[in-house]
Amino acid sequence: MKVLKSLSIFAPLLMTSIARAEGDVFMPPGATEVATQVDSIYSFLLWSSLISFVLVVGGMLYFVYKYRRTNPNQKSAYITHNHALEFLWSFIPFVIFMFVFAWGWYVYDQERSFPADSLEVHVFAKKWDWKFVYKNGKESVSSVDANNNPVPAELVVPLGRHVKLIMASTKINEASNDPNDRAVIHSFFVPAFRIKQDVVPGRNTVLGFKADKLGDFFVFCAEYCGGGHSLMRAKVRVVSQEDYEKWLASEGSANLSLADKGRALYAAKACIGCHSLNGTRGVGPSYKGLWGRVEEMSNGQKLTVDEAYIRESILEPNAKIVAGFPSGVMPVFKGQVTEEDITALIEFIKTVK
Ligand code: HEC
Ligand SMILES: [Cu+2]
Repeated sequence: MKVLKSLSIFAPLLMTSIARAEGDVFMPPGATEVATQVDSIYSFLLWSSLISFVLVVGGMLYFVYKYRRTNPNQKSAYITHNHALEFLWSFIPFVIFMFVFAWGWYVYDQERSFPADSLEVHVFAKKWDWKFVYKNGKESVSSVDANNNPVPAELVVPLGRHVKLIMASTKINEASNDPNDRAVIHSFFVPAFRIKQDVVPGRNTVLGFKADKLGDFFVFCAEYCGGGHSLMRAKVRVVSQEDYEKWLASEGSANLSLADKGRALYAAKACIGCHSLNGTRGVGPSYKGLWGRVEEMSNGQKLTVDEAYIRESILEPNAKIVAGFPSGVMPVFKGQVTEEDITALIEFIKTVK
């Protein structure tokens, strides 16, 4: 009876979720190719769960009824096991799980691939707002309208172009030494694109997408980050290439480009004293051709120079030492540079070819 009762609650729930899943998977209509694929996996999981549920619970109920005790002297037969059955109920689910694994891997791999010609945009998350910074220095931040209603920051991107978001978590005021003002974990979530990625203090995380539909799409923070978490919203605005270029060149873009900002920091923070731009060896390695190179460390480790490596090289220079260079020579810049400084320095180093 108990089983029946709990079933009677569960079944309609499952039915409605599947009915809805057909249309929208509890989600807004997908606006990327990957979103369609995620929805397919999701429907498959729901349907296969429903079928297994009916088979297992239906079978159980059927057997409970069929083999019920009909008189008090009845004894169960002594049954130990059945190799064929046990093999089947292990092997069939195994095949299904491996199929889902391979399918999920395939979609994940697409989500995590970043073609070299991706449009790179920097995303800064803080309590409780998003900020988007383009390479030319253009910034998109939140504001308020004439009625004092909040207008979220907009990530404007061209239709059909791969976009790579390079994300960092910052303090509310990077210049302050207030111990309560700490960078925390956020998560950049675009439901219509079916993509989500944590933004973690002290490192860069990346996220990619290619929008196939024009329009506005919500961005939410999907990691509880304090009191204003639910208000931490932004918007992705997908526009034509033409409109994108117009927007990129519009007001605010008179800012220094990120690379130029980085070049200024390179001088201001005295990196210039040890790192040349023309390939000459100084106290430290030259920046020429550094980006994307496979660098050998003093412990023999080989790694590709990417955002994470440069960030670590700046904040904790002694964590990894470039082969052939002294350790303990480069000053530790932890606490001396902001997230945005690091971003600018990285963008600058990218341009030193
Ligand atoms: C006093 C000299 C000195 C200054 C100033 C200095 N560095 Fe360095 N830097 C070094 C040395 C020496 C190394 C190589 C040893 C190591 O890996 O720490 C290095 C390594 C690096 C690397 C790794 C390079 C590679 O080939 O893999 C990066 C990136 C870097 N520094 C960035 C910076 C930035 C950015 C600044 C300024 C904010 C800076 N450095 C300031 C001496 C310096
Ligand atoms: Cu948040």
